[in-house]
Amino acid sequence: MKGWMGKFKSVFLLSLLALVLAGCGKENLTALVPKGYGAESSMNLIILSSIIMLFVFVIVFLVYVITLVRFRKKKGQENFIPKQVEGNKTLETVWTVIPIILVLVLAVPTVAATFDLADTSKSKDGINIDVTGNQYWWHFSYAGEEIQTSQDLYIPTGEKVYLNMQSSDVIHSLWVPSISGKMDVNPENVNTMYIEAKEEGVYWGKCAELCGPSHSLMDFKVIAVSPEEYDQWVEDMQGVDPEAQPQDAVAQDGKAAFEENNCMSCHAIGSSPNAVGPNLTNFGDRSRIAGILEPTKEKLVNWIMDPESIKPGNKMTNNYPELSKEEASNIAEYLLQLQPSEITPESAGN
Ligand code: HEC
Ligand SMILES: [Cu+2]
Repeated sequence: MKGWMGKFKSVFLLSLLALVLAGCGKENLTALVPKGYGAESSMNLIILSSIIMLFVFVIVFLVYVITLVRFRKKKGQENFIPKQVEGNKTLETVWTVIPIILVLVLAVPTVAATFDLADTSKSKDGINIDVTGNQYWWHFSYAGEEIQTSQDLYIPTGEKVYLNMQSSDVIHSLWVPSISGKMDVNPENVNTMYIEAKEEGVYWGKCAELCGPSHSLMDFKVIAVSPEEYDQWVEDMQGVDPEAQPQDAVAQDGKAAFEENNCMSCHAIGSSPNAVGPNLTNFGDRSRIAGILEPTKEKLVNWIMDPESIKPGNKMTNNYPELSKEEASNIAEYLLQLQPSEITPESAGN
């Protein structure tokens, strides 16, 4: 009875584990399906160390089983004492040297990869983006391009993109698991890393350092497009006229309400570097609202009316006059029409 229960228990626990772990590794949010240079480099190290661990496991297990079978106490030999081998020079040497070799095999590629991934000496020749981490959103400023944007980071595939990162408040950490490792984003110094996407796609990014009540909602996306599409996107973003009047009357009312309700003291449209809140130049092309909500008008109205219920502790709440549902809806209409480019998360395969 006990044996049967024991078996059942382990099967049950294993299936529970499988069920729980099945939630891990959302597509484009996992280091185990690498789509970038850094993630590939880490994956190779993961595979190498797993092979070494498996090798050690098999050898130790074999020795253990052989010992159990061959040297167990046999009938008629109860008082037999086997040959004592303590202090055996050969054995001591073998089990000191083998682990040293294994550690070296692990250490050399790990140290090499660490230096390779930290090498930003060629940043002057590449694309440089100043990244600012804020409670609870990301700002991206394209050096030399006069482009300011937030939440969605556009990069070309097959090229190293250098991120110069600083925080405007507390410590954050930038992590796009399927593209690269993570790096702290500190208030007092600039940390630099590079990312390189191998394939086009939309990759999920996270803040990986507890930074306040909405830390787990501090999501962003890396949108990797072909180099030609990237150039097109840059051109489209530079061509934006922040003063442009929307076509229809509802959106025009929305623009007026946006201007009258203090929104512009924090949100810039165009290349002005004002960055108390996310830059909204290409807001209508965003893959998510505030990094997390599906980009529908209904969700946007909810955000504008009551951001606190969506991201607790955010810096927008209570800093603008109370809006009627109609005003919020008009503003939403206006903001969703800010779509300067054909190059969008959808075209990149979101
Ligand atoms: C005091 C500054 C401030 C004011 C005023 C303000 N916001 Fe915000 N807004 C923010 C901040 C900060 C965020 C980012 C919140 C977060 O994600 O944590 C934000 C986020 C947003 C977003 C989501 C942006 C994105 O990139 O997904 C929209 C849309 C928005 N605000 C619209 C408005 C509108 C409309 C008004 C005026 C009625 C307004 N905001 C007034 C600071 C402000
Ligand atoms: Cu954070």
